[in-house]
Amino acid sequence: MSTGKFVCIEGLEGVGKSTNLAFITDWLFRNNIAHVVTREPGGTPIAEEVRGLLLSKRPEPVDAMCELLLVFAARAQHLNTKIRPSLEDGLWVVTDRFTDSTFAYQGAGRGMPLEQIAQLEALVQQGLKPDLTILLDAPAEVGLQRATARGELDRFESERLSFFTRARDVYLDRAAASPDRYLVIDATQSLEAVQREIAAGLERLT
Ligand code: Z5A
Repeated sequence: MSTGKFVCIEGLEGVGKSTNLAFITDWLFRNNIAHVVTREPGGTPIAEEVRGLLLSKRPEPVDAMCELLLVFAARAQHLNTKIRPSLEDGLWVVTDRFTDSTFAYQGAGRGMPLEQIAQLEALVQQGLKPDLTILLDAPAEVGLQRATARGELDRFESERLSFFTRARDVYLDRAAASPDRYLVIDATQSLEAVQREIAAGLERLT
């Protein structure tokens, strides 16, 4: 039996991931493709609890290694109880963020060594990677302005601009290293232009 496709949408805060996830879901319905839509950190009850730990602001400083391991703990649960079984059932899985976020935020942002992240990726994912990662790319200022306009900022959104500039560079480096698996879209374009490129990328995957 054929497995489903694994699609991930990535990018800095406010670049339009949620907005375009709704477009992707609609595209899948229109094309009669059975699918599951999910997110990271989170996607299962346990992983959502870990998400709460990761995003909430608290008085105790969060150690960078603790943060990294929490991200991968949530991912193991999500991957093994939801993503893999869904793909094996032939469903497409579309996730709002995945391991590229870890390289960008814990790696470039927090300064955790990228090799250590790659080791954890190999351990937890056992070779499973998205078939397509849609990277919505925009200068950090653009997304932060959009996120700030929305209201109260979470623990990550409260980081400095330089954190997000480094994260963007790592996203772009990773996309450049595996161009067959990434679709990089200029997220400063109109929503219609962004969605035309997304639809073309999904079409190629069918
Ligand atoms: N995190 C991590 O550190 N390590 C990891 O491994 C993982 C995650 C997996 C989860 O946040 C946090 O977890 C994240 C990193 C960390 N950091 N933060 N914060 P999240 O993914 O749930 O939240 P987010 O990235 O902050 O998402 P967001 O703020 O909801 O942004 P978005 O989904 O990309 O944007 P949006 O809500 O679709 O759009 C924002 C606004 O812009 C909205 O008003 C839209 O109408 C507008 N918009 C969107 N596109 C356009 C265009 N093209 N033109 C004009 N306006 C637009």
